[in-house]
Formats: sequence, structure tokens, C-alpha cells
Amino acid sequence: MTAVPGRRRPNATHERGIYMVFTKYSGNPVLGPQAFPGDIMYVFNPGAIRYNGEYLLIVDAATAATPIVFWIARSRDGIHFTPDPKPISGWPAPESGAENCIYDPRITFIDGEYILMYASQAPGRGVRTGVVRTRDFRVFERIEQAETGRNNRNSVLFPEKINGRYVRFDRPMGDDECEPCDMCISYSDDLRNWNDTKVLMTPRPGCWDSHKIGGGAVPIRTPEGWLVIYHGVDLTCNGFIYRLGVMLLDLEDPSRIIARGGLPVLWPDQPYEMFGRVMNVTFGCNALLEDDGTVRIYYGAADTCIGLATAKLDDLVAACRVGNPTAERFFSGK
Ligand code: BMA
Repeated sequence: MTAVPGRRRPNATHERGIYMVFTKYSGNPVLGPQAFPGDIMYVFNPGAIRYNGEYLLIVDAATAATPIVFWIARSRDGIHFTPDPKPISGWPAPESGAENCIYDPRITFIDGEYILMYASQAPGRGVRTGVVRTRDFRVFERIEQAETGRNNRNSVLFPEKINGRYVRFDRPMGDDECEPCDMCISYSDDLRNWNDTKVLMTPRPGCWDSHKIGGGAVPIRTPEGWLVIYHGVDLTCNGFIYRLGVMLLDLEDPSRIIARGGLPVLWPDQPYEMFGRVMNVTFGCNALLEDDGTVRIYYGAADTCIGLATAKLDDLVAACRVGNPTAERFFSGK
């Protein structure tokens, strides 16, 4: 695997005095719409996994006029990606009717197969979590979901059953995309019916994750707990800013938060993240742990292209315990 060049630096111009724990690859973006055939204008928010000795991304790909489709891109070195000639074909339609938009896949390897959870939108139905399984990224089989009557997305499956059950993050929401939302955790025996949903955490007033929060990467098991990289949305007078942060969850009871970092670990400060289809977005759907303790993420930038960033696992775990005393003091009124 190729080492990723880059350097750690304080991003003093944007977040005075705060170190960005992730280091962005100096050759970013690693994948953009130019690499794709046809009229593709936006490629973003990939699920990522290592498969057959390669890095495999399933990216959101869209033209200016058509809904998002899933498209696979592959790379031997994790930097130079080649998209397949066509988007994924044979994507299994839900029994409830056709999906008209699919996006933000998360890929979990569990029990010898790959489970994809993604946002599935259908006319007149709103958005739900779609679940699809594959063993080879050629044939995809749908796991029909029990209808809940409620919008839900940002679902991410844990890579192990816990106490005999599948566990996932999800994010039930109302009809208005822009409303504040909590991040939830749910459990299942069969990957179809999701029960015992609990609010895992809520937005924090005055912080970088003040408005909406949601699952990001598949959690990584560490001796100190499940390391979770999630996205947080801050609302400004000029719109949303999407940043990534970290928390640690109890290994046996992942509904218990051990520590939640007070500061973001990655945020938009580069032109390719600040300008595009949607401004000021860094959005994560994956985190791959390398043998040397490096975590690499392929993140969506401005809903337009894909960046690579790396951090040491230990630094991310440590970041979970870093507070934000100024905001905590201010908003607790003390
Ligand atoms: C979220 C999702 C993401 C997108 C982000 C920023 O709500 O829809 O797919 O990257 O908004 O537009």
C-alpha cells in the first residue's frame, strides 16, 4: 500500500489554534467527475472497502439533470482510481416500487459478505434505508426492509454482531431535510426489522455539530471502545458547514458513549471542498484501518469530488477525549 504524503499543520486561518487531526492528501481530489465517461458532473460520498487486493469505492455519481447512481471505481495504490465503464447494473429494486434516487452507501464486511446500507428515495415515499448484500460487487441482492412509515438515512452497520444482534446507526427524520436531527442506534436479528431504537446523541448548541448529526464510517474496534467517525452540521447565516468528528462507544453496549470529541477532526478549508454542487461539505461514509495503524478515509468534497485523508488511529482515539471548554462553558451558562 502506498504511503500517503502530506503534513500536519494548524489550520490557523480557519479554526485558530485547532489542529486538524486528519491530514489531507496533497494531490487531492483523488477522484473527480473528469475521470468518468459521459455527462457525469458530480462524484462524491463513496463507500469504501478493500476487496481483492484493491481499494474499491462505490461512489454517488450524478449528471446535472439525472438522479444519483452508484458507480464503482478501483485502485491498487489507493490514490489512482479507475472507474468501471458503466454504473452498477442490475441494482435490485425494492418490492415497494422503484427507487428514484440512491446515495451515500456504507459498506460493511460481516459474516463473509458485504452489506451495503444507503439512502433510498422513492416517489411519494420519502427516504428510507436501503439494504443490499453482495459477495463479489457484481451481483447484488436486496434485503427487503420492514416499512416504518418514517424517513431514515445515514444508516451504518457495525462490522460485528453484538450480544447476538446486528447493530446499526440510523437517523430518523421528518419531512424537512433542514430540520435538526439526532443520531440513533438500532438492533436487528435479521437485517430486515430494526428495533429498540435509541437516541445515541443530539446536536450540541454552539459547537461544530450544532444542527444535524449522523453516522459516517463503519465503526472501528479499538481496545478503548468502538471508534466512530460521524458528520456534524453547523448552521450559519450563509448555509450549512459539514465537518467530521469522533466518539468512542462501549464495546459491549454501543449505545453508551464513553467519550465524544469536542472539536472536529476534518473540515472544509480547500477550494475543492468549499465550492461545488454544495458548498462547505466534507462528508464521510468510510474509514479503512491499515496494518500500520493509519486510518484512511475517502470523503465527499462539496458534493462534487472525492478527497483522501489519513490519521493515526491513536490520534483519533485521543481526539475523542479532547473537550471544547469554551463552548461547554458558554452554553451551559456557567
Ligand atoms: C446530506 C446528504 C449528503 C450530502 C450532504 C451535503 O444531507 O444528503 O449526501 O453530501 O447533505 O449536501
